Amino acid sequence: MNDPLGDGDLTVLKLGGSLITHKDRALSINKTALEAVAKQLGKWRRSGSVEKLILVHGGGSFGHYYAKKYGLSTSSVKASAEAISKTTQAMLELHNKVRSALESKKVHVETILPSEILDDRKAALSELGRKRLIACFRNGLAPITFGYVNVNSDGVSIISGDLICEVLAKSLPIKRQIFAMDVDGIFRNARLEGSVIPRLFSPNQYSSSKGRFDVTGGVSAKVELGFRLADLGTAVYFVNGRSDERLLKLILGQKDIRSTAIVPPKN
Ligand code: IP8
Repeated sequence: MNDPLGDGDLTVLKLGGSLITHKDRALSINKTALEAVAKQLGKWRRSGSVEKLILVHGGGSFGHYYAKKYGLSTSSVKASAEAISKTTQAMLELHNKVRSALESKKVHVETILPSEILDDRKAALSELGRKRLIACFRNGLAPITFGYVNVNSDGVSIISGDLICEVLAKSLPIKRQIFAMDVDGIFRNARLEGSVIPRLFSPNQYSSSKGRFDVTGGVSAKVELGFRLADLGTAVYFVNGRSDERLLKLILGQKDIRSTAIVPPKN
């Protein structure tokens, strides 16, 4: 049987925490944005597109709120059971809201727990993750996972949704990585000065600051990640998830969509 992960039509869509939550208001979902995303994905489903979509979402003012409160970060630290449990609980609550919004538009998803998808070193897709992704595609489900709290006997760390995207691109032939955001793409700086940059040629085209609760890096880390993904052969897009069906059009492979692209070097 064909390997559904090997036929070159994989798109990873990261729903940024700044899009699906009100990032500077603790534990607050951005219902309008989430519905706009769900509506576009519903249309994508109905379009009969053969693209395979892997969904990943961030923590926004759910996971990052508790991570910041309890001093969790991407480095391994000692943390209380309460810190671990509350941060995970917040991510599961957010995840459930994302699932419900998608389901309401008939986008049927299967949760792949973040702890299932990566190997122990967080450097490659796990064997279980590979099997779960294949099972999703064979059953007409869009796999969905999210940033999470990694707990092991040495300590606790935050694994961002962005890291999951990077590991996926290292392990699978990901054609396209889309970052759905709350702004139209990448601007010169965090004050959104000038117009959106249609194509980035160097990470230095952007300089930024972090959001209030963000423990995993903000936009400049994302731009640097974009270049690493492009080096792996993945075309990267930063797009506003809310407006004018731009997200839908990008998933469908349409060109000249208002967004920022990083094109793999060979293209
Ligand atoms: O928003 C962070 O995921 P991200 C997840 O993709 C937690 O960086 C638990 C804060």
